[in-house]
Amino acid sequence: MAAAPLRDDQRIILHFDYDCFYASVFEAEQPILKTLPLAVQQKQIVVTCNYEARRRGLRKLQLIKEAKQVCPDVVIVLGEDLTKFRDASKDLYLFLRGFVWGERVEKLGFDEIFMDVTDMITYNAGLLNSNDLANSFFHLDKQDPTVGFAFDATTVYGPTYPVESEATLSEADSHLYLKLRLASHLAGYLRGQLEDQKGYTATVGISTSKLLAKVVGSVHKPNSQTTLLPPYGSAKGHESNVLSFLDSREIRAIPGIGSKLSRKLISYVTTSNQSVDEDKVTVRDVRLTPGVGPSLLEKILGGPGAPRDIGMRFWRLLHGVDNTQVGEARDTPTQISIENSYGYLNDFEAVRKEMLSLSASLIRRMRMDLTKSHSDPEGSASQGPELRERTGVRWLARPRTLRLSTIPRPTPGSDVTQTRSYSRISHSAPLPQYVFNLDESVDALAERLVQEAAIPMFRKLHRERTGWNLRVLNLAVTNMAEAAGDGKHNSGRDISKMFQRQETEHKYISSAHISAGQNTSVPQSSPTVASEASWESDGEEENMPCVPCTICGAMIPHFALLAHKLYHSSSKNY
Ligand code: DCP
Ligand code: MG
Ligand code: MG
Repeated sequence: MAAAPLRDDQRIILHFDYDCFYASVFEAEQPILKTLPLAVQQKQIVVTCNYEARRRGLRKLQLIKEAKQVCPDVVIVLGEDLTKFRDASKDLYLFLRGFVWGERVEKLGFDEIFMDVTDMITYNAGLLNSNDLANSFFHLDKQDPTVGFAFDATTVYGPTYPVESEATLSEADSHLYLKLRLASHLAGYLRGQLEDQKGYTATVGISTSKLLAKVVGSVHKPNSQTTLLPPYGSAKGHESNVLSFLDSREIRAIPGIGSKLSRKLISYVTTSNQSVDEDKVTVRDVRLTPGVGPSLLEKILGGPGAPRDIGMRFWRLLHGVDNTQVGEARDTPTQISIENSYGYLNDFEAVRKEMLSLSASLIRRMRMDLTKSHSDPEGSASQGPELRERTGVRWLARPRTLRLSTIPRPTPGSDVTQTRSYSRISHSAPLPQYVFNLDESVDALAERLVQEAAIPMFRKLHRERTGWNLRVLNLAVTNMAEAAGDGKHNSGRDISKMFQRQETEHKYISSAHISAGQNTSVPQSSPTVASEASWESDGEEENMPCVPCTICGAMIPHFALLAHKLYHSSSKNY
């Protein structure tokens, strides 16, 4: 008997997060480190540590001093130069992408990947023999039926949320359950490949949207996976697992608002309900706070710098509504940014030198990530410069914009509360074409770029001759023009921008630790270069057509209306 037809509007999404990523990069180089407590140092903090170190009481973002007290035999490695992390990240991305059909594989930061595996799952569900589900075969290649792996389609692979589901499923949820079972086996297989072939472990979430896959993935860490079980819809006699799962999460765990906005929300919730513990405010606490809805959330979260429609967007996230697509696979990043932070940076010559070193790294990175040699379809990353010259190299994408950003420290005497929230200021200009000249040396190009572009930009940002007391200098190229024939567009816009924003805030948290651990009057810290290539979409948000909800009047994108109504029907349960 053929399997029942599947609904084709529901996506199946996997979210990968590598375990202790930076530490794993060192472990992959030197496997002996796997057995030792290992911490990666940036400035004065442990930016991450392996799980052996965590077993011994170390934490991410701990001060180095503290870590040494907690675990005197901790092995500390320096992780300020991000080159190797970026290279590993790109390599693992290309590796995992190689298994997935279609182009919907999106990288978020260095250590996360979303993949839309709907096509693979639908195809495999269609081939199942319902009389012998326990002896199924997962096909990884439509052309070659021998490529794949055997699995038991009667069970979910790995842990689930909830641990057991006793609900009797509707027909739609039974189909979904089958697809999720298949996806759980695919996730297990990919994790195995990642570990066997690359030496990395990851934690995976399996569900129907980026939001749910990401949040459920964090339930079992490390080296594990979690499938969010149906029922996804609410009906008589059972509650939606989506809602009960999200309700039990802390509000901070919901991607889409960073730490600053979640603090605002937490403070609002705890002020209106004193019995809520401010360290454990859950999605449920927020949803049940009187008056909370899209417009109140907009009032709490909106304001300068907040994403458009944040109230409505966040309201949807709180109910598990996220229809953003996984962005299309890219061969080139959407921007490349290089930055360094300083204990003290106040004289012009020092700034010029720093910009020189940032520019050289930036140009080197552009050559690495944005060019391809004629003979090398995977890009030129693995080749030395000499070989590149000989084989002939061309630019896959040319950034159009150069951006200089700085974070000045507030002047002494300014409001104390502001000293915690340094803000970034930036200036952009067209990127001069000469930087694309591959015959010129990196250092010569960097010198010219600083002299002719970066210094004039710096003067526009900081009109005073001195006294800026800079904490961060960042030089980036953005606004990529892809070369004809290589066009791959990214469209998981809406939420990926919000996810991205949260990532950026993470960086600030770590920087705040850095300044807390340093005497700010010490001379400039050792200038090691941190950099980041972003592969996420940075385009403008699409304008989606909305319709008013007949119950609450909120404007909802038409495709989300069903989920929104579901919220109304389920909210009676609370
Ligand atoms: N990172 C950073 N600054 C931060 C947070 C993270 O530089 N404030 C870096 C170091 C991490 C990497 O990003 O290795 C990925 O971040 P995760 O939060 O995913 O942390 P890990 O992968 O290290 O650990 P986990 O096993 O908890 O995912
Ligand atoms: Mg990680
Ligand atoms: Mg991560």
